[in-house]
Amino acid sequence: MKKTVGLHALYRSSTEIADRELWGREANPLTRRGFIKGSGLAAMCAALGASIPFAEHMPAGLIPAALADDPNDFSIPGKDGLVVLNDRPINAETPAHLLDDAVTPASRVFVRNNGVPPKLGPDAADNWTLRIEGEALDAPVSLSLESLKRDYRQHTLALVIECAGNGRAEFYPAAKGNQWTTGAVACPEWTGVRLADVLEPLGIGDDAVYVAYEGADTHLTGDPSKRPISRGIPVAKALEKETLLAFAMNGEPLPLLHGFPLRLVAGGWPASVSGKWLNRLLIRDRVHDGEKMLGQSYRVPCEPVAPGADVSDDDMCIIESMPVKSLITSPRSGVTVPQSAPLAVRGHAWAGDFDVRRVYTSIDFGASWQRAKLERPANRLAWQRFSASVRFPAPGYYEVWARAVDSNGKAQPMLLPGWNPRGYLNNACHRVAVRVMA
Ligand SMILES: Nc1nc2c(c(=O)[nH]1)N[C@H]1C(S)=C(S)[C@@H](COP(=O)(O)O)O[C@H]1N2
Ligand SMILES: [Mo]
Repeated sequence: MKKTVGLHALYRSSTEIADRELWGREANPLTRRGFIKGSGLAAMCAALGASIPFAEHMPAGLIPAALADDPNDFSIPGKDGLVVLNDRPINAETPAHLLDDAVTPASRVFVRNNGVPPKLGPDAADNWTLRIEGEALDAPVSLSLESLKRDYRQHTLALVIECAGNGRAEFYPAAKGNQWTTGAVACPEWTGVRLADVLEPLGIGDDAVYVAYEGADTHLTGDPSKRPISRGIPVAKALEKETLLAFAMNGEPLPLLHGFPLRLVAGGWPASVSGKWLNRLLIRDRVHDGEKMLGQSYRVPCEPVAPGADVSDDDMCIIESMPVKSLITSPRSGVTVPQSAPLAVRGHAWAGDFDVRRVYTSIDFGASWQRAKLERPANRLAWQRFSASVRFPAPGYYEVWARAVDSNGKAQPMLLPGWNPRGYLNNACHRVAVRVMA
């Protein structure tokens, strides 16, 4: 069986039909387990090139991780192995096995642009100014990037940025937008000054509600009266000590694609609040109403809805902290390993504004779980390394699944969280395919 988009499309149109046509698999309506057997099991085993020791635990409608799309080759200058989803504007994600580093190198940070990035030479940093104004500030202020660097204490923090649409590709009915799989997340080290240190001396009014950004990118249509994006965060999040006005990533000036020469970084929230090419901050006396704040953008139904439901704008709530999630960064999905040695499994887990308390792994499609070793984050809002050693009972096709639990006791859903119209917040367990040979 070839790995094609057709497989996903088939599953998206109807998991029942796809299961039946591909493998003759009938779901048991009570357990949602696959009950794949006989010729269907033989067909799936043939496609996977191995027997499936835990086949009886395989959920109905599950596309085997081994058959999920492979990264294609492509190139963006300075990027290494990322998969381009869209080239106008440029959007690219990073395959899981390339996100293994504790601190994500610049070459492996996903790229998400809503508009056209500004064209800036290296000297743009020398005369960049940040204007701060808004209803909840008495008088507008202009600060040069130079003075930001010179007059405030600098901080370096590892902060997770994750696009709210990361994982969108798995939702059914499908949601429009970049079909991110798992790679729109990164945890580089950011250097900058605390937004709080800059705002506090300015005397923010008691009426301040939101801090919003504007950047120097332009709308895709070229219309100068339109903005590609202008989002914001509540004042409390803006004043957290981890919220930075960042000018460097991993000790180098910000790459142009990541917001050179200045960006906002508010870790743990949808990365869409971390405005790039930052040239204006607005201290708002209301919830910001800029581009991509209203309607259904970066919002999910306030109460769960049935898949495919029409949800009115009034019933949509702004996404704040991102949900608990994990990513297996080694081994790479599709590896073949000998049964004789235990397999080292590792990855990262993160939980929005919270800590990850536990990570578990499973090799039997979630029927049983083993606790992994979990490290502390480098700082608040950084991701946490987990590692486990896994033994397989027999040769065959396996999937290693990882499941994280946050400090509130919330766990990742095994297959999919609640559906939402724009396909945000898919924090389902990550799965990698492993073939075990005798
Ligand atoms: N000015 C500006 N800032 C922006 C965006 C943008 O299009 N323009 N995209 C946002 C979104 S949706 C995401 S996910 C992150 C992506 O950051 P990255 O490209 O550095 O990974 O930037 C955010 N900040
Ligand atoms: Mo995003």
